[in-house]
Amino acid sequence: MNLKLSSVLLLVGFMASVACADFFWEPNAVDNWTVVNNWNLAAGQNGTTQKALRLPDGSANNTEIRYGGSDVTVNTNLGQFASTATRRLRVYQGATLEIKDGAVMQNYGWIRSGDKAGEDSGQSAGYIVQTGGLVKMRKGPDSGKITIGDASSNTVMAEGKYTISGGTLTYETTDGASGELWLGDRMGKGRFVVQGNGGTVKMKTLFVGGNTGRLGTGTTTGILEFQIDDSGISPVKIDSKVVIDTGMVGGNSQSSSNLVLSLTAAPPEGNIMLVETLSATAVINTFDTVSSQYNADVAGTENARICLTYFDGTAYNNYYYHLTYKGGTGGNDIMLTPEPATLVLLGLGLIALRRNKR
Ligand SMILES: [Ca+2]
Ligand SMILES: [Ca+2]
Repeated sequence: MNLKLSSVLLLVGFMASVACADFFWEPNAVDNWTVVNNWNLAAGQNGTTQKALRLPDGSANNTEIRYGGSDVTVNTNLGQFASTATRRLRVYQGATLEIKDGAVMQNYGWIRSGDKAGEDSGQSAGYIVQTGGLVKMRKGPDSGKITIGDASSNTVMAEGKYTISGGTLTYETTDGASGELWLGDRMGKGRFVVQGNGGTVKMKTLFVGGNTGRLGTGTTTGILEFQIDDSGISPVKIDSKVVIDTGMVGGNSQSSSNLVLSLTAAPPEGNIMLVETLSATAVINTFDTVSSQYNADVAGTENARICLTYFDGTAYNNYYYHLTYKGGTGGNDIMLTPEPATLVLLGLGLIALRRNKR
């Protein structure tokens, strides 16, 4: 090998190690994102892991939070990269990312939770819990999407879960970000949980149960869950379209799509908006099943009758609704409407009460 070529290779090798230096949080520690000592670098496939000595920055393809016992709190905008240089944030192998008040995470092109089983831990699940702050997806070098439960077509089921009870999850509307929220991808199982009405979710497109072409040769599962309290629920707002259950039943690629509902208090009166489509596009397909606490699953067809039960400590209180995919403005929102019969019975009860009083 001549001197010139070897120095070129040396240079390429050096550049590659810089370009591919992914940041890993892997101390199995419950700690704050800004603790530099918890971040490590892996210098490419065959490189050795070393202390990063800095917070994640624009040199990384991936920022990866992994291993059970890793519980990372973000309540700052530090270590969030330059906006055009960032690619992926991944949470998997049993790790948890907690996004709290003060957090500003707005430079990621792709957030993934859950992945194929780790070579070290055998765990695949990843958990994101947002109680405050801002998560905003941007285009950058990746597409600007978030996928919950991405198994990378591995035979080991990846589970991902994103729970929001406060703060904002959204996307940049001016940079071409896809703004997609996927529940389940490539044979993974993704669960998105909305608790009460404290959080704001506004994305461009929602896929429940993966997307055609990325289902893998098994079942991709999407679960959309709403935990309704006495203030109702913050609806998931979608600018473009809502796509449910795209996989072919009986084919190699299937999707499983579930709507999960529960009451943590007596619900407010009237309609309960779950998913609001802001465009004119109709909801595509329906959920396979609707599950609700204390009640048997029902098929998620248009006008399905849903019983929601709130246990107040002494009694089980039933509230009956009908599920529609044609509600709200534009007739394209997923909504629960109170069963008219319930109101009629209540009315009759009041009449009976009056008669008794006379
Ligand atoms: Ca299905
Ligand atoms: Ca609408």
